[in-house]
Amino acid sequence: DDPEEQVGFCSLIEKLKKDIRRHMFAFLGKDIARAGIHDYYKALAYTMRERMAEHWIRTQRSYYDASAKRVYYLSLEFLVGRSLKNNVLCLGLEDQVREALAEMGQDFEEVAETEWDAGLGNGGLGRLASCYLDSLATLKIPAYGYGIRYEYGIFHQSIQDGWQVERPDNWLRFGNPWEYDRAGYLYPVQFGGEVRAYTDEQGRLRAVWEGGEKVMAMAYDMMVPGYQNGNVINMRLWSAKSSRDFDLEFFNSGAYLRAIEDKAKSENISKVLYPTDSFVEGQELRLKQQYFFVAATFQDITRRHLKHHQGFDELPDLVAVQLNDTHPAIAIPELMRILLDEHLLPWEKAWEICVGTFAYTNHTVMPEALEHWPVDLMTRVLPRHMQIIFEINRRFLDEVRKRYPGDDERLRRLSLISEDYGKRVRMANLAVLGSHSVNGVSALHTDILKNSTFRDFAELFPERFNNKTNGVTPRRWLRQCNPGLAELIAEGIGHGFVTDLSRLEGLKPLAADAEFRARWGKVKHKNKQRLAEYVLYKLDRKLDPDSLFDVQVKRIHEYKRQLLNVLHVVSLYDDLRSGRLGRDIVPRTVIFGGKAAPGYRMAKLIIRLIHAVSDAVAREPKCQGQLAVAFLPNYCVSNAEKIIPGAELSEQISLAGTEASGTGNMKFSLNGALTIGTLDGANVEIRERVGAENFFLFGLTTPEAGALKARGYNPWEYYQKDETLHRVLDLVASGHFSPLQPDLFRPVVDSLLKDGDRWMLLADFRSYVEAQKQVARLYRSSELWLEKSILNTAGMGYFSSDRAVAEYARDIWGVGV
Ligand code: DL6
Repeated sequence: DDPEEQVGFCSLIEKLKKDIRRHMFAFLGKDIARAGIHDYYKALAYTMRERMAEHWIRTQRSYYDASAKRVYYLSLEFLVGRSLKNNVLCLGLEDQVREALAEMGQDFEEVAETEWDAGLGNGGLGRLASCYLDSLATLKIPAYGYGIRYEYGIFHQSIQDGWQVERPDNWLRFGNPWEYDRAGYLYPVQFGGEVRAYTDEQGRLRAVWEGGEKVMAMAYDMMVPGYQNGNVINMRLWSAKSSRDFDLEFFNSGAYLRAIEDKAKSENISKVLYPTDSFVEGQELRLKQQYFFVAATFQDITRRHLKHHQGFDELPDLVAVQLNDTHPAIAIPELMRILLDEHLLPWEKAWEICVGTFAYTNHTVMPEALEHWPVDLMTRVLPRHMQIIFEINRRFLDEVRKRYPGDDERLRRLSLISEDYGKRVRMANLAVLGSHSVNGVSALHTDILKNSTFRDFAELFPERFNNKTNGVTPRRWLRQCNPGLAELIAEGIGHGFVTDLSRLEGLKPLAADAEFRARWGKVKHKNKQRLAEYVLYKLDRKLDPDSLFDVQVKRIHEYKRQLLNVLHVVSLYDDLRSGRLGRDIVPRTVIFGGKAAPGYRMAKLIIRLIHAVSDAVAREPKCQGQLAVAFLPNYCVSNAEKIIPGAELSEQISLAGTEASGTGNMKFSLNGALTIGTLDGANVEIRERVGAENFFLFGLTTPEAGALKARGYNPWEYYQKDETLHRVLDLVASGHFSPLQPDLFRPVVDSLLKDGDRWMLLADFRSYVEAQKQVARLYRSSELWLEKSILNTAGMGYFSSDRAVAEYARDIWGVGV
């Protein structure tokens, strides 16, 4: 109401309108009278980009002035999602932009909806990287993200006849208004060739890598703003361009079309994101992607470093490089190569600098997801790196031999080279050996790393191992995606939680306040309606917003056990249709979403089964109003932002000891969903913090699952013992859900009964069903449910990416916050 503020607000709106018009004209060459909604999106994006650029230049200057230690976050994936709303929020211009657009006849929400997701990641690992950049910017840490500007991000999933169909994600088709292309930052990246040895002036044996092919890496920058703090950091993504040498050589030979073809091939390196997240494909192109991005990044880092410093002795004091999984681990031999071959440092010094500079985050303990490159392939593509890796290994194993004489088994386990399936480089061993810090992403996961996956390394280097439980950014995952709840929370405890999530604690007393609970319930119901509208629009299906919204959205993988959820749904369906359950069950809508890796047949069959069960439930008259199943296609960041606020029950049901952390689990709980979950990954810590009584726990613990496996797990016993389970599996196997193809789902049942049930669904089935009964009972008493919902949000302060990043800064990077 302050008149001066009013004047400020109005003139800002006038300025925004003017800028939008200017960009429409100057950047888009568009007559505003003919502009469509997407033109408004772009013109607004340019308007925001311009404002961020000012902050960005100031931020970069301040790093140079302060000579600050820099943090480089290297990740092959950044799952950014949409940027418009986030950037408007971070600039503190939400109200003004809304009003400016309204005065121009546009709706902000609708304009924002036209943005294409930047889906440069598969799932948790890539989204974590984006949350961390958000926090790095918010905490004002001098940081840079480095990655690849894939031309095609994670594929678009559609469903045809119940099957997943993949289509290319051509996200750059309409341009990307958030990026700046930096044709000036263009670095050569070498592949193949040979290594020539020579003796230097001091008589030392040296090596130089020569020949091979060259590809250029060109930089594209995307700004990442901090939350209303004037700070903007940079995410630099590399795109492959063919080199001019290459062009000249080929075009001069006269074979014009062949030359164009080869030119296109060399640009393939940054063409597409590999769409597998929980197992590795081991293809040459993937190795080339990894090296391409690492080589360009290190040319950039060393250029920046040498601008202000002499030599590399102090590098670990001035630079911290965080490796997001082993995908960028080729950076370790690359830095060694730079120091040894280009700057002629002695081996010992170079190694000390490397270890001091690198830190490694592990994101998985599943053997099929640990990278190991065939030595032959690496020798062909990166011959000098292969030599360096052999030498690192030779020196390391000599030390191990001294410490554990005669222990050949240990040597075999620790070696950087495995001989199990032909000679291969174990990238995880390389990453542990070449880093001063190795962290897991939840307390349980870090324990597993120390006591099992990297046990021998933890014995040698106990000081390197530490835990950094994941976190998510409260900006996108509460304030932006759930404005209604954020507003209500702010009324209760103030706005401070957006940058200090621990303040959510202050909600605890409000859980006992009936009026607050009612308002909380209203917000949730609105979010459910919004989700139902979205489903109606996408699937042409009506959901009942008064039913329990039970949600499992994440990549489809057997270890995540979507199948366990389906088996429970089948049990409800069967009980309803046969009259075992009266009409007094709690009406439930079970929502699934997630992509299967294109080559992962079982995961795709599970998607097919979800659709078949959904159809059967929809056709069964006795299920009407009681049970519904929906699969939301193309799960991605932007639809997660609609789904999560509307969820009431969050399914986090992986077998204990398999999910490194999970971050979806955090987003749901933060938005007031109750979790049904196992003691896996970060679920353990979520339960501790929200209170065991506000969490539906079921299933084996990690040691119990291990012991059961060791004793000899027999899924058949559970099948025979449990009548419901028996009935459910028989129904799926019988062809009931696929009458035209009765054997369609046989492989699903076989994976459980014949192939050993690797993820122990049958062992956990009974306790899952019992926990689901508790869910239904509690849901009936809506006051209690709401109280627990509030207590969930209240307990989530710890799971902010700000907390996680501050811990990395303090414990690993040695930079102040
Ligand atoms: O740390 C982020 C995220 C965890 O929350 C998930 O539990 C974990 O599965 C995921 N890991 C991967 C595996 N990729 N590799 N390697 O995506 O990381």
